[in-house]
Amino acid sequence: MLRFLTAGESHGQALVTILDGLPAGLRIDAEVIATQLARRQRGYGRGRRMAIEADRAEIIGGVRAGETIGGPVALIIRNRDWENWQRTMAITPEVPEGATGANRAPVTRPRPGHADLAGAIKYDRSDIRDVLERASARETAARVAAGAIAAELLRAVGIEITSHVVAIGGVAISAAHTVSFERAAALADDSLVRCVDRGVEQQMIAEINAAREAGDTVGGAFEVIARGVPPGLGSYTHWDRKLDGRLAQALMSIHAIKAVGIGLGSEGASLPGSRMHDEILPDGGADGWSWNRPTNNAGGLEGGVTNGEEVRLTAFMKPISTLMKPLRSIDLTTMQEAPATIERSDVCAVPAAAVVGEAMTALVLADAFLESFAGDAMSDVFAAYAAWRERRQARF
Ligand code: EPS
Repeated sequence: MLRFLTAGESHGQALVTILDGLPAGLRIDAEVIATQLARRQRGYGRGRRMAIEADRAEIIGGVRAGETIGGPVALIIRNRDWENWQRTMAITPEVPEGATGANRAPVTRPRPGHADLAGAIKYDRSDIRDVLERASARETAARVAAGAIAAELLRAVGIEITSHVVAIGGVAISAAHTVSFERAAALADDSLVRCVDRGVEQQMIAEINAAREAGDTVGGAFEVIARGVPPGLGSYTHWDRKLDGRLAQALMSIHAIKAVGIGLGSEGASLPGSRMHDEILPDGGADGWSWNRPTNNAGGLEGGVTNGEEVRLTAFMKPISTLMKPLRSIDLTTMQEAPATIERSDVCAVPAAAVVGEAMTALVLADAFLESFAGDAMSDVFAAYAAWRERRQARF
């Protein structure tokens, strides 16, 4: 129903996004997109690039008078750093007259953990820059812009999304799955690592400082929480319609994410069924339903279908693969041992990845919502959703 594509390189002119499938009549506020882009740029441990950029998405199609009009929405985020890369990243074989920036040497020593080696082999490139430019997590700015619009659609139907950082390196908060939506949503946008526990936050900052001093990097984990999600999104009827799988794929596709958990996630593997599963009790249901669940270990998904509880997803991020004290590698021009390339990079990007996680969750949930409550215009979507609620709640 809802799909998006991105294009652009980390040090190219711009990132481009096309978001297709939005109903007409959705209000789009450029400031809302800008707020999300600014959140993605923050977080303790980012590198110098974020001081250069001030990401803003220009809307260049699909919106008129502040509303979607049915066509695909096209967005462009210009890279301020482009002026330092016009020579290295020139599109033409000859560097154009007046191009600015250094003419950088080819990258030939792949970084372990990055797409460098696999990408050079796959696309038969001699300069690894051709790989790292598109493999770069800079692309997530384009996703966040698209996700901000998906989140606006969800907000219009009462679904909200937030996130919080649960671990940096070896430091983690306890019982992350019990952190309330309100507590995560109340995190200030200038919070250094987006952790709800002040004491743990200090330890996380110390972990990032220690990594930086050692020429190293650190990963971590974040949880995304969506509330107001109606029961019944997704389906158990076929593998590719299961919403847990679709959400996991969306989060796993974020750069450096190596594992995804839903609800208790991997912790559930060691629990007996009696302690894992969320009992179903009569009465007291929130939001007009006549049942309630005292726990939410399932993270709002049973059988690949939302069950009306908060959707809770945890993503685990490996340490960034550009090390200032490089690991051993080879030089692809000589095939002899050589230290891996050093590119300007971040020491830790977990807080930023959490914002990207919110965006990817919004895109998948909006897609699933439109599958159940499709409409050419937002008025149709609202009417379909209201009629469904009335019918379902009369029975449940
Ligand atoms: C960036 C993410 C990281 C940054 C990048 C901007 O991308 P990568 O996956 O390539 O490490 O390092 O900045 C640079 C490449 C740079 O020139 O400093 C982002 O999220 O915008």
